[in-house]
Amino acid sequence: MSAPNSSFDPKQVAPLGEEQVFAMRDEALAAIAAATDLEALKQVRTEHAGDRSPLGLANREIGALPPQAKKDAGMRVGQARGAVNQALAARQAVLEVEAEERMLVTETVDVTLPWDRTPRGARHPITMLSERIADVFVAMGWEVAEGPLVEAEWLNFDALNLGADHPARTMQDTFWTEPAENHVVLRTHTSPVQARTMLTRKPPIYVVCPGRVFRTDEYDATHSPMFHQVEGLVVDEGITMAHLKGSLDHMLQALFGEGVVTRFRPSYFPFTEPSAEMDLVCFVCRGTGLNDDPDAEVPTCRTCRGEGWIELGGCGVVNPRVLTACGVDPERYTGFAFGFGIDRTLMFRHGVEDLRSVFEGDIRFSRAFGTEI
Ligand code: FA5
Repeated sequence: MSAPNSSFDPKQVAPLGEEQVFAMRDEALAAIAAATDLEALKQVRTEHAGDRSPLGLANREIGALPPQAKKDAGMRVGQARGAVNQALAARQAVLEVEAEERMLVTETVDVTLPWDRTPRGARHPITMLSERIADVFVAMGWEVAEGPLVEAEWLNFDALNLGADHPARTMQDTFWTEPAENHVVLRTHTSPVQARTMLTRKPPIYVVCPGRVFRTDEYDATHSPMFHQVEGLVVDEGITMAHLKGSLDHMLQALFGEGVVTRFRPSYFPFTEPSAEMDLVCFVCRGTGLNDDPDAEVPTCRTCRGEGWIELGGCGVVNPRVLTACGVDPERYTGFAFGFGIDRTLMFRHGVEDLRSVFEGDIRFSRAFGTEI
């Protein structure tokens, strides 16, 4: 029996011979030189310098060689891999510079080109005014509350002490969803947020809620079937009508400035007692009720319909029945609430004569408000 062949194994050394290793190296160097961009070079790196590249596999084989062959092959493969890695680094540096130069050319901005050819957009005036109103109350420490547009009949009406036969429930005023037995409506006012707030929070409550509401109203100069209201609700110990008046006066002054002419008119809402209506003097006829065009077909002011006043909204002291329905102890707590039209407020604040221009989406209307972002 012959001794083990520990110094030479032609089968293993053959693939690591000088010729083969140089061929692998030269092939890798040629591929590196041919790579024209960083992406191609990345591919070359994997193919010629990665673990599964010919040189990578050759490197793995070295461990299995006998000592002298291991030394020779290790040196050859190591030098070849070193040359390939050096060439890769050099080519990478060249291609990076080229890529940067290309980017500088392709991404150059020509500052002499005409600019701003596309008209700038603007936020809708109603959105801006809603936020501005909410800000007045947030600055006093109130929170913003929200509720869904599609609302349970109970929250829109019953919880607010609107009896089953109240006229507002009829098809004339309310959009009902189908099937009717689900008792779901498009909310007709923001007041259900009062009920939702009292049912989910404990007093003291100071919330303001701007949002969209829906009624089957005619679409004319001062009415729309979809419009916007802002609701306010305070529930705390010792709250009176005086707190309501003070809060509203503060808000109206913040929105319209000192000297705004308003009035409180006795009114009725099932959910407040006593109740009042807030009016502002008509901004078109300035309270005269007359059309200032002597040739006009209608002698009365079109905007206020001859009233001299624009109705802004309702308010009052929260009815104890509403407090009870919403789980608040009326012996301990009192509160006030108000709800007014944001669209009408916009008309008054900005001299918009016809409510329809708010909804018709004519950019010329919104643009006038565009800078107030
Ligand atoms: C209410 O909706 C009560 N929820 C307000 C309220 C809240 C009273 C809390 C007391 C306590 P009213 O139906 O009056 O009230 O509507 C309030 C305001 O919404 C009106 O004064 C008006 O400014 C505005 N408004 C009503 N209908 C329309 C409409 N079709 N288009 C535009 N604005 C409208």
